[in-house]
Amino acid sequence: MTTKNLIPPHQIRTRFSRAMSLMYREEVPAYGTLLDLVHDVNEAALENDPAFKEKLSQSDNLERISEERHGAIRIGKAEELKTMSRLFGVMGMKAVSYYDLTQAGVPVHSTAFRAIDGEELSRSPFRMFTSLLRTELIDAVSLRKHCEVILEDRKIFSEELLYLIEKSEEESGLSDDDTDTFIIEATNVFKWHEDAVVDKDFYLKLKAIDPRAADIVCFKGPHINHLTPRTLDIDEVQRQMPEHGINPKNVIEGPPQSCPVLLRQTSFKALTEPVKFHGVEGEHTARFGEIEQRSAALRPEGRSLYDTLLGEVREKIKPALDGSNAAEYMQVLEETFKSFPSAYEEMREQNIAYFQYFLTEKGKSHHGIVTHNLENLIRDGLVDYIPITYEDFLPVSAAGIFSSNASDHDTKDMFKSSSQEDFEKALGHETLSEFDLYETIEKESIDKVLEYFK
Ligand code: OOG
Ligand code: NI
Repeated sequence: MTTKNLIPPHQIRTRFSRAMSLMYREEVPAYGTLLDLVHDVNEAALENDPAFKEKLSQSDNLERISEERHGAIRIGKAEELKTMSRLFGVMGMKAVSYYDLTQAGVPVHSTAFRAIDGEELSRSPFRMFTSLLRTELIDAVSLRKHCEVILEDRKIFSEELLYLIEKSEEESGLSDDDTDTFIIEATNVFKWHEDAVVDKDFYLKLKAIDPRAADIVCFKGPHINHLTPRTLDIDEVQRQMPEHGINPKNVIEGPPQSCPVLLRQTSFKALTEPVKFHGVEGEHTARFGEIEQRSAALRPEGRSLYDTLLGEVREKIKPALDGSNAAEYMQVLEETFKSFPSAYEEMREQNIAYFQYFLTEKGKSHHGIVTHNLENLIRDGLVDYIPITYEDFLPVSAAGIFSSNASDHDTKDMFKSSSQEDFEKALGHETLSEFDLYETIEKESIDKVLEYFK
């Protein structure tokens, strides 16, 4: 078997990401409006800040940023998760991190499928947040059993798609024609279907217990529930959204504006869909809109400082659902995060974030003897660094996590690790550690600059 003309995984990923975006634009018009707005704001942000643009071009660029998005899906059973892992595998996407959403009161646990090394990420960072329903957490026995029976029977992947996944695994890639078919069949899995598979009464009962469980069990497949573009200035997009007929939540989740780490997100209700329950009309709200701004990835030490501070914020003030205390919340957030370094130099000194190192122009044109010490190379202007962009998620808003007190800490940890085991068993393999992946990118960049001066 020759490996002629196989399409590399990153191209399949890019084509898939574009196809998903086109489909979602048609399904949810507000998403299209948002994409246009985000593009304009990103362009203006780069024009207004040439220095930022200069730094950005070392890793991120407008092209990458305009293409960049994440999606989210929710699935119902282990077998679906296992196949999902193989489907994303065709596109070079691996399961990174384990997220226990029961901490936020949602009966699912999750991972994110994404590219993992620096070069692959710069080609296409498309990610899919993927949640698996934990039917065992539905207390009402008859409802739970009914859910399991429905899920047991359903098939969300076409025969053609399963065949192409297998072919790609066997031949280490897909031809151009096969890629076209693969993209059509794969996007179909995530399409919206307005015919529910249950009657209205069952839907309403399950929804009353948990709307996410109803969203997973009552429909034909794992419809994409949002696609999130990345913006360089989330405060500006948020400010302009109402002018474009979109009303976001009043509070931006994540760190304050002055603290460029991890990610900041805001969302809005995108759509109430007309649905048919065995021919009976009804409605369902599952799909929403979201935007995000991504900054530096944090080391475990930085992450734990972040978690502690966010916990302090939530002790002082909880954002009201109606947005009435939004300004006050943002102020408390800013105040509390004063003890978190806002400058990258300081984050680097304190060793709380990950950085990527590169040769400066001076470094590239330098001849003669130089030091081999990284700190001295930086001091002499031969090497510079930028933060590594955070590629992962913070789906559990601090609300849930910090309500637990120290005394039940141990039990909680035990509960957590055992459900991670269940998740990985369903997935068919372990999830990768995001920290290890950032560490590797950082280390490789250091090795590369040091190699240059050898
Ligand atoms: C996924 C929520 C997680 C994010 O951006 O944190 C997520 C879901 O609602 O299914 O997408
Ligand atoms: Ni999201």
